[in-house]
Amino acid sequence: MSNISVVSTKPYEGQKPGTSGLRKKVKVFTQQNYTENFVQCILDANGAALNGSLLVVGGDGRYYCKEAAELIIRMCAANGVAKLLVGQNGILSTPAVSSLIRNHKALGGIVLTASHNPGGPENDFGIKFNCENGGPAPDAVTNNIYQLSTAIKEYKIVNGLEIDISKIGTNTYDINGKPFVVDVIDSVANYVAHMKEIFDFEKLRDFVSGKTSGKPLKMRIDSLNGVTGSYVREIFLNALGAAENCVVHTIPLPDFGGLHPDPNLTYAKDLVETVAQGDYDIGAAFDGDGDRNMIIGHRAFFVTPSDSLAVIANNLECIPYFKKNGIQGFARSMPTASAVDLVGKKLGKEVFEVPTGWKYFGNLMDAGRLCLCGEESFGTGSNHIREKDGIWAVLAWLSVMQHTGKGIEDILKDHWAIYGRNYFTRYDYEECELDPCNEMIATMEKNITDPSFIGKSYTSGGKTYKVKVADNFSYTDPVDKSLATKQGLRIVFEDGSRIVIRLSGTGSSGATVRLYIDSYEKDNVLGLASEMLKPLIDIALEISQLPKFTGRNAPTVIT
Ligand code: G16
Repeated sequence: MSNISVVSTKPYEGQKPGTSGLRKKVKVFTQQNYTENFVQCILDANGAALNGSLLVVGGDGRYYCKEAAELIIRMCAANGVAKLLVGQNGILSTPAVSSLIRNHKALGGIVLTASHNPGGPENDFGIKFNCENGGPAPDAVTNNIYQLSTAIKEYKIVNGLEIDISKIGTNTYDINGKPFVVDVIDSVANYVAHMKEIFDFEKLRDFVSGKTSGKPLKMRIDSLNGVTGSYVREIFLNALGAAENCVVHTIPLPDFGGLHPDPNLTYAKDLVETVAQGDYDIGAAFDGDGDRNMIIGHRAFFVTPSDSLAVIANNLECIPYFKKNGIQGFARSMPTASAVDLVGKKLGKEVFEVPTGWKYFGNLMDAGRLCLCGEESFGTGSNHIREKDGIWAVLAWLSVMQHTGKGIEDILKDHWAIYGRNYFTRYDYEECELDPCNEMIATMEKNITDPSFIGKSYTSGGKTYKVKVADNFSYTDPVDKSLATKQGLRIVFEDGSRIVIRLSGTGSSGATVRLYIDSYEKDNVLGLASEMLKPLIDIALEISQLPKFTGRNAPTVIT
């Protein structure tokens, strides 16, 4: 059939991808031609490589996902793509997309998610492009997509294409004499097979059932009604034999059942309160698209993502994947506390500090220099794919528990006894007004980069901190030498303690301010982070004048 329509359109302002894709309210995406424009720009940004290519399409099942997937299919048909792998009902977790792209050597994937942002008609939707390495598009690609969006005049679509993505199977169409194939695939099969290659499922199954330790592991896994539900059921119930009541909120819902699918102490409150009662050995939650994870131990003992990364790094030998592929370097994002650096140093591995955003890890992994990385924003993962991977992180933790024969709190205490502890906290001030926040950052940048700022002393709670370094973080990629500037304001004190402040790049409206504080203690490792870091928090609020600029006296979320 030859029914490719070329439709005239006009640019929309603001189609600039953030930390990981374009995230806006559903109402913004459903404006006439808004989604069409952005998808056309993604396709155009691939240039001639798009012709005859294979792409993966799927998302976290949130409101508007299915419609967007169907639209993308019709637009790919009109733009020369030869084949699509589409998750059944448009559902694929972000790690599953990354795995599929790599497994099938696809040109890339279009991921439909706003990650941890709430879903539903009044909430958020998002679209991002992942490249052929399976990772989020780097800045050069997203900048190109944005440039294209400012000048777009038309998009191409095959309007009459009938497609039922609720049915698994292969559909072949004739588009201007060329075949166009849409393979609707099982959303979980490829990912589950991949996990089985990485971890020792037999050992984990015995561990979960209690065959090795004498008592079954008590787990509480909360999918927060996000995409991980189907993956969790297949992996933890069917493959590892956990009891049905180990998993909750496993039905992916378009509005996440009203839950905020952000796995932190505030939004995964139900999990934290339940595990706090003392009946569970491990609790875990994931975000909407399954790339973030939160781990808590018995009585809701909280594992900071920075520590989670360091503990996994220290125990990689218990995961078959690393035995087979070897252990290369480690990495973390700049605001992440540097616990993993200490493990890297001990093991003689390279450790990289990159800007916030998983896309900055990709080149290092592709170059064979990085095998494990993480971010304070509840991201942990390895070079098995090019996205962070929530379920992978839980399987890694189960492996460490099985290997050490210890509970989570003891594993952490042992770790701190060897390496010391990096106390860490993050304050989020959500949905602030944008202009005053920009002004706050600009004012603070001016103040802290004035040469007179270095050497200044601040005293609070009986502690004095002297400024050693202060800058707006910039990063030169060691592989392709690309430069990323203005990645967050950073004040480093003489004892290594840090204050970091930046605006989130994942919100859909207004501004979210993130304030990160960390401080290292060699011996005093059993304190409360909130108390240990209080003096630095006060100093950070004083230097940034955050309450004055934002009008907020308390954060929305404390991690
Ligand atoms: C995304 C990126 C992460 C990054 C996070 C930061 O996460 O994939 O690599 O750490 O954003 O978010 P913000 O800019 O809000 O601090 P996700 O899970 O939202 O895709």
